[in-house]
Amino acid sequence: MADRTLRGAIFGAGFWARYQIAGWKELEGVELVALYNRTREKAERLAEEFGIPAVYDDPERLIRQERPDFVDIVTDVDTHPRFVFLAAEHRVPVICQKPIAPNLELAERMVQVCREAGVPFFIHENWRWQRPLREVKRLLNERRIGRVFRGRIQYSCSFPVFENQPFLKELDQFILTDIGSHILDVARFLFGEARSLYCQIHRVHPDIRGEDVATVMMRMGATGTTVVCEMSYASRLERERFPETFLLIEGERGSIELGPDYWVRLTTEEGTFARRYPPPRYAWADPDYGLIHASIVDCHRDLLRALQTGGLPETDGADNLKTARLFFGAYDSAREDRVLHFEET
Ligand code: 89V
Repeated sequence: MADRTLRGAIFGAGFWARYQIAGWKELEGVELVALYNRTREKAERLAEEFGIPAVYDDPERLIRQERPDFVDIVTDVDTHPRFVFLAAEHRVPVICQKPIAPNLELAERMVQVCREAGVPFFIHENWRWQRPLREVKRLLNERRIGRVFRGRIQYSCSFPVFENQPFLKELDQFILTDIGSHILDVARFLFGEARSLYCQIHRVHPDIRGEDVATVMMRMGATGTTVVCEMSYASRLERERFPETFLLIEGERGSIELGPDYWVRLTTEEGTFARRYPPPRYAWADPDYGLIHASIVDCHRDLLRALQTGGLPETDGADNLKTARLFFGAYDSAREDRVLHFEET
């Protein structure tokens, strides 16, 4: 059963869809059979480039005619709920890009509807699949630095992200939904669930609607680790390192650092052990996004395995709701200048 080849359909033909498709092509056990897009010509061009046999501009017709084993939604966030509900109605397992939904109520509804329909609902949350972050997680699991008391996650740059993804300029809620959805998920991946959260935000770019700088502080996990997440598209630094995430994790017996150029440093009383963990390279990846594009493949692999075996991936809808509660909650915290407290989950 585990090796059954699944027939997948892609919804969306925008900037991200081509990398999502290229990522699927790296894996055995999956075949892309159809592509839907509102504007048919865009879908036709992309389908031809990647050898996807069927194109639709009506998502329901695609599902009825192709009966795919899963759909992978790579459209704007506003359309996620509609497509997830459609897939659930037709009992088709569904994968959806981050951020899961335009607001928390809809995200909860999507998870509930799929659960009630018995339909697997997974989120393509790729950040935690970046190779250096996996290595840091391995070191933490091995308890190399003992009990962790503080973690700092930094994603700050001035990369012109709006050039490739102009819609990001129009979002009322920008960096916390686009990057916070990744970074707060990494925080959960490394440190466990949040017990409290406080956030402050800024808009520095004058020509965008949402915030482009956010700082989130959380108390996380069983031992109450203090975690600070810094996110910015307005930081002009000596070296531009988009899209790298930096870490400094401090524990009772040492520290783990993820620095520029994928260097992971483990420091204990025995000294510092440093090693570089660059991402695998793919010919189709955009060099500016190589780190992220490589993580698409590993995230796909985890989702595919779950679809093939009937198991759960790391980032199913219910898991991702816990991340969504953090980044949507961060807006409430910033607006009201208030600490949020979460029930233990
Ligand atoms: O992965 C993402 O969510 C992208 C990018 C890193 C470019 O913001 O939107």
